[in-house]
Amino acid sequence: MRATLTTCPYCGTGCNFYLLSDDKGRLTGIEPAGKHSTSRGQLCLKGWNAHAFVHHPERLTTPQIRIDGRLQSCSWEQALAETHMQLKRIAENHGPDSLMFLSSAKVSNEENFLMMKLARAGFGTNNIDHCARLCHSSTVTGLVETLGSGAMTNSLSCFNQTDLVFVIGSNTTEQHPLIGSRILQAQQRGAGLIVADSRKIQLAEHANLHLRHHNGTDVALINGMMRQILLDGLEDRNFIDKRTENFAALRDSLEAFTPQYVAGITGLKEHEITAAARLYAQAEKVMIVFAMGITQHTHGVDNVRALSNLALMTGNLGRPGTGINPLRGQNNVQGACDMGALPDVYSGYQRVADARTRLKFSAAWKKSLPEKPGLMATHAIEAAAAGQIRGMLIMGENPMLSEPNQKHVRMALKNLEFLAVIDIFPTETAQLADLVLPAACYAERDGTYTSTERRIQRGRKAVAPPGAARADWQILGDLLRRCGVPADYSSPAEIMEEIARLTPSYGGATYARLEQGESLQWPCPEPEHPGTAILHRDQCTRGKGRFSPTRYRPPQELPDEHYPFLLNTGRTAVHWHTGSMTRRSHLLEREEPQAYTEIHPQDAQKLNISERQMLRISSRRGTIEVSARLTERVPPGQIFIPFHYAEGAANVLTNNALDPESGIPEFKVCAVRVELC
Ligand SMILES: Nc1nc2c(c(=O)[nH]1)N[C@H]1C(S)=C(S)[C@@H](COP(=O)(O)OP(=O)(O)OC[C@H]3O[C@@H](n4cnc5c(=O)[nH]c(N)nc54)[C@H](O)[C@@H]3O)O[C@H]1N2
Ligand SMILES: Nc1nc2c(c(=O)[nH]1)N[C@H]1C(S)=C(S)[C@@H](COP(=O)(O)OP(=O)(O)OC[C@H]3O[C@@H](n4cnc5c(=O)[nH]c(N)nc54)[C@H](O)[C@@H]3O)O[C@H]1N2
Ligand code: SF4
Ligand SMILES: [Mo]
Repeated sequence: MRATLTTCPYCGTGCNFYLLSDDKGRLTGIEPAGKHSTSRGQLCLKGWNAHAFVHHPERLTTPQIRIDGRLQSCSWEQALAETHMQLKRIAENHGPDSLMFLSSAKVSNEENFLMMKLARAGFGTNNIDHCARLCHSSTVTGLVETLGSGAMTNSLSCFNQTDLVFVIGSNTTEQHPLIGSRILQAQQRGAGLIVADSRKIQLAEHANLHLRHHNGTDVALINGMMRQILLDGLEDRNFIDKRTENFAALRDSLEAFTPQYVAGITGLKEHEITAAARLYAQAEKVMIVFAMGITQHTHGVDNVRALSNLALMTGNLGRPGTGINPLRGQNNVQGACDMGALPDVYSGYQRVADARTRLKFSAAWKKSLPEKPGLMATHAIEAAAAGQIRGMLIMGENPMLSEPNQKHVRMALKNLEFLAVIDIFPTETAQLADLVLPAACYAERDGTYTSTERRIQRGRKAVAPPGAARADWQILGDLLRRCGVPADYSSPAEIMEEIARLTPSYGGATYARLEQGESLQWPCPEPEHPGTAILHRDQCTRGKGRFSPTRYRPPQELPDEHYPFLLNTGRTAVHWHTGSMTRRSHLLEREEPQAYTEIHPQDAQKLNISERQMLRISSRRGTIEVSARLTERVPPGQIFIPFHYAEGAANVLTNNALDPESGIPEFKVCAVRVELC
């Protein structure tokens, strides 16, 4: 029996565990890592089952090429030569910006770095993005503007010291379970807890105050809280004077947000708004915790700005137990952003528009590099539908189930001249591809991953990949060499040396340090630097914190007489996104085997719906069938569908309306009709 210490492949909490394997090279189980600072010997259900999909019989084991409409096995040489040739042909005929590269928050930092190098140096386009677009792109835009850095400001250990946690739009106990349990521990030791979520999630049952405002009305709620804080004189004058700018503009913008006005928009009682303001402002140290309930709106960036304003106004920044804490979702979505798998920045958020930065990367990679920022993932789907994007390489993403408005996505992907997919399973997206390349999974390769608290950690190879599958970094290295870009890496450690050389915030990150048991929170600029637990300590990354006033804008599509229900979408505790891994993990699939919708018992009674009955749910974009789950978790008038199930796919229904600044879709609000099947 061997035990290999590694990082969990599911959420951004960044738990560590040991993968147990036998002498035949098969994984047999998981053992928690007792000494790890985040997981402290605990794991959630997904962590305990993270070995279960690895040897699944449906793993991709050979490259496949489409001949006469059917995917058929082929050699690596044929698959790689064809991928390179097709992408090169399209770039030559229609320009490099007719290509799109989708990177992955499931793969390592090293692999994300190579993907962005391939797009930029290999094919000459900045058209690279990944699922952060669907997730925290509004956070990055909003926080870069107000603070200068888009990352979680504080550390998970700060929950031990905080006086109040304000959880808004995060179902923490189900989606970041080991962070959820820290919040519950804080509450048990006497810290306050405010939860703002229309659903009665588990944390709401423990909260001092549960605000069940309508989805999409957070700007009004937060502005109302801030107006009340100023009225009560509970703001932090000293912090505002010394550390911020643009306060007068913010103060003026809040005038209209009286309790009465805010109650009218949000559906809350006036006293709930004043109570929230006072609880928040009277606590000495408050941590704001947020996730998709805030970001996935056509006003997602405004939501984030409003939260940033609230923290700045009360001086809740730069100290232990405070901060603005976006919980990053995927195991390596922080890292994929840090590595520049984004259309406008190289690694470390160095802007492609900046000539000196371009020159630096150009000298290192011996290629001239494109100047114009690239397309966002959501815009690339639209461009593919319009015939402007003609070739796509997708690594470790399943947009057929994860992007909004599935019919539109299918049409866009089918419209491509060439689609190559690198994945570990035959996903709904891979089934549309011209070429499928089989990848090694987390347990079969070395690499580093960056968790939500900016902590860079090792993933380690425990077993060999199945059949002919190869690690993503090996596949990308081969494609880079075919493009004539230097990429002779013999291991991910060598890629990390290049990352550290070119990326100031990762300058001190080396495999040698990680091997000695250090786990480093960036910024970590030099080999001797210990890493940074709390950002914006003496000043913000941008200098002064900037107040950024916001106006209330309603969601794009609200219920009406034809589509009378509000559809909220998201997740359950046991499944992961498009289900490729958890639905192939038998204990997890046994827990939640069927697509369902939460519906309030009052609504069920009106429509004559009983528990488990099959329902037909329709929006302006399509129809699905799911089973009914009667529960008071959702308020009347709202239904909630998790998007994990291909056979009852929530994203058939969702609206592909985008936030104009961040390009994030409005996954949390659209209008639907509910009927009996
Ligand atoms: N088990 C499991 N864990 C996961 C994932 C998974 O698929 N499965 N995915 C990971 C990823 S990538 C991410 S991004 C995170 C997401 O983690 P979360 O954001 O916590 O999860 P969601 O279910 O998308 O939505 C959270 C809550 O937002 C609420 N909400 C909806 N609209 C609004 C609104 O307008 N305002 C407010 N205040 N709240 C609203 C919903 O009711 C829901 O309870 O989870 C990560 N963890
Ligand atoms: N309706 C609705 N839709 C949503 C959301 C929502 O709340 N509501 N949330 C959005 C959010 S926050 C996110 S993050 C996205 C997620 O969207 P996606 O990233 O598209 O979803 P995943 O299922 O996580 O896809 C990851 C893919 O990577 C593959 N994979 C796993 N490990 C490896 C590996 O090592 N190498 C390679 N090459 N592949 C690998 C998996 O098999 C899987 O196909 O979904 C978004 N979509
Ligand atoms: S909380 Fe997240 S990182 Fe920790 S075991 Fe669960 S899924 Fe893995
Ligand atoms: Mo996400």
